[in-house]
Amino acid sequence: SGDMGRIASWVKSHRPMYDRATQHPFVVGISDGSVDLSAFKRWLAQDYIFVKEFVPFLASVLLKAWKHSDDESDMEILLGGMTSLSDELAWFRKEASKWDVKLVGIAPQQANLEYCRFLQSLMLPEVDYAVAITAFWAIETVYQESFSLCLDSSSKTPEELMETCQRWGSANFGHYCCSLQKIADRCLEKASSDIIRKAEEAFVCVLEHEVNFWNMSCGE
Ligand code: HMH
Repeated sequence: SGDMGRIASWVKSHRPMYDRATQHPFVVGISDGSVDLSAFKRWLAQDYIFVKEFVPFLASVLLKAWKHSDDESDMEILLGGMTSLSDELAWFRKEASKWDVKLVGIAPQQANLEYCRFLQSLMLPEVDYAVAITAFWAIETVYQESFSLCLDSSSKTPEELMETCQRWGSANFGHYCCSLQKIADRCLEKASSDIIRKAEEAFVCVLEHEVNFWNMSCGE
């Protein structure tokens, strides 16, 4: 793959699917102001459920880093990610009360259940660190790319949705995603062809689950 890292080469080779995940009609609707607020509220409650599942997933990635990483800074970056997840959960509760959205006793919808089941499959100890960190990078990056679209100077994002978009679309979150990409690229550089194949598969699975998650939020 030349000077390009593995991750960049996969973004290139899976471009149509990547764009479906990062430029979904739900996100485009936020950026042009046409979003249906009931869809936004549905997304908010479902994503809270997802992020709660994302915590044990990140814990499993941290555990793999502790066991297998040859670079101490991985731990620092992932621990920073854990701190943002803690902030994120508090933010969801605040945002839900602002929109009068119920978070307690809400059932996860099918697409959410399937995504959470996929996360659980990646938490197994036999899943390689390179595969897990690739999936983790992809999950964070889809949100970063999606919501940064809503912060473009040409976007017409409604004021009351700006805080949501800044949470994931900010330059800060972008830098965090770049750090994750560097970790994934480094791990993939020395991975076996079998692990590389599994990591690419996990990347594509994340994109599919993200599209289904946005579709679910639109009410499909
Ligand atoms: C569905 N994907 C989904 N929810 C999130 N909060 C993220 C990615 C990024 O944290």
